[in-house]
Amino acid sequence: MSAATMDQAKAPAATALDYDAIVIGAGMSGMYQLIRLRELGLRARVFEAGTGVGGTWYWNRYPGARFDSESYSYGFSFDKELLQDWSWSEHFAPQPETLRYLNHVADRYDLKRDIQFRSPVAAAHYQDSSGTWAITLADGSRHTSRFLITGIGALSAPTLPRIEGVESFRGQAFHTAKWPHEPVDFAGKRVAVIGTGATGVQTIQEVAKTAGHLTVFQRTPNWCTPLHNRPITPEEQVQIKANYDDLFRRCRETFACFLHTADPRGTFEVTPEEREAFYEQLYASPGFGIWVGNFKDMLIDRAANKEISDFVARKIRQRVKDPKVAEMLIPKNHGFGTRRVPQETHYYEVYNQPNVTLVDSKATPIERITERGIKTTDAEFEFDIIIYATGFDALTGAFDRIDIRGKGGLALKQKWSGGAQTFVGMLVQDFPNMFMLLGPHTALGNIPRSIEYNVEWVTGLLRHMQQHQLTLAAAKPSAVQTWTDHVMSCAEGLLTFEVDSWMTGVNSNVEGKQTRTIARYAGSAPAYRAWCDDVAARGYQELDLS
Ligand code: NA7
Repeated sequence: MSAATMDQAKAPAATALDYDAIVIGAGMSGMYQLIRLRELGLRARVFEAGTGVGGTWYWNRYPGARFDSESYSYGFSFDKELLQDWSWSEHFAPQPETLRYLNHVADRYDLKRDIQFRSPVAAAHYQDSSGTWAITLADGSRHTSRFLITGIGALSAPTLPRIEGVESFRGQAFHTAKWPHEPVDFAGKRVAVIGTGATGVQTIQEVAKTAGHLTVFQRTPNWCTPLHNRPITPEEQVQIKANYDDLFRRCRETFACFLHTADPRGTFEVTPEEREAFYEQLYASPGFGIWVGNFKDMLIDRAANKEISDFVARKIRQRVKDPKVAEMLIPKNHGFGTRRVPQETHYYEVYNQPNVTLVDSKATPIERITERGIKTTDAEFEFDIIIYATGFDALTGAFDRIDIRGKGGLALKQKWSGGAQTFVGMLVQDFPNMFMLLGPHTALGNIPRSIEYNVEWVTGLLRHMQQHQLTLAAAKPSAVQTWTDHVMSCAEGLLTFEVDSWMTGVNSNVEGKQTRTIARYAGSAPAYRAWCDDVAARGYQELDLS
């Protein structure tokens, strides 16, 4: 609330609070939310653990980190001048460029003056008596606000393997999401990478270029497909800038806000020759087309899924010279696209190099990390550097790491112990005035598109509250139930939910996250937005507003 509006309300005077709104995190969510909060005239403060803005793109500095959504579909879309002002250099931008872009946005809007860096939030407690929030930072300092907005990311709580001895290794060890700011030199070094998800794949193909010897510890192979990245030509740059309206209109219309969307045909509605030709065309095209622009039944029909899986398996066999290694790289326990598809650039060819070894960590599990390297059930390896590309405690993990308490001191972690429950992924029952950007059960897909929508919806709600002199917003239990039931029903019949992955809330390295949950909304982004828009249009009847 602006100071004036707040004074008229019966709640505690705004001036008694440090801020109207506290935002946790200065990634893309927190940055955009700060811009909108300022426009509402609110006194806002962002607390950020890192030393700079950028969130995901601040932390994930590992070698080879880059987009696998088209750069021009990924940036902020809300400012037309900014779109014209910034020129992406490649179709899939590398992390340093994205971080430069986000700093450019922060400078353009003078955001840093309202962001407190090096300030991890340890606790956020709702104050029953006043309907406000008290935030405690890791340094013990306390800050109060009317609203709490979380911009803490869906994949931001890195997890190390639960393997004995992780602390004992004497060489250099890094988690990909906690990469040092200084360059790491691999030349001539014995390097291990544990993990072959989207991050591991990007890391491996880069590190293999210079490492003396690279040993990859793969527990589960993933289906990877070519990214086909290249520089944006001056002519393409002109085209892109002239077509931003169409480009973002397309993102608004597609299932998951990517430029690609499912082909309207079923796999078996075409001849085998047509099918093969279509797969070839997708395999030769840049980006996620082969995953999200494939036949419409690929992720619901087992026979359809087998067709594309067999196609990609053939490609792997063609690209990897040693047939035994090729078989190790072909997934056997899940079909194509049922887990996140890593996008690669000469990844499979890496295993043809004499300086690269693939170890099957399912057949010969890692027993312990030693002072000198890694001991499996089969052998002992010595390394100079160990890279943990072991992923994140996804979707709810970043929430679990902060002591968030709602009404009556109820812990959010406790509230979600049986699975996340939200209203449209943005509100939680018994946690009034807390709004989540990218919370569990929101639409994910092309993340910045989801972020912009979440921020705009929260901003609309805050504007409505200002206009009606309201100071408290809470999700009604019935609304939470309806939304949660809807999220569950969207997941029915999808092959994706039959597989362990971060998308099904499984992380072998986190206590209590060994069974699959439906932590991700699997409906379409347009349907999600229609639902949320309708709530706003009907005056937020699903919320208790006072
Ligand atoms: P992912 O996709 O969760 O991948 C983590 C990888 O680490 C995966 O291959 C895991 O094998 C492996 N892992 C994790 N713990 C262990 C242990 N203890 N031993 C051996 N191997 C292990 O994380 P990413 O960072 O690659 O990607 C996450 C998302 O971030 C990505 O989808 C993008 O959207 C951005 P597993 O498959 O569990 O057998």
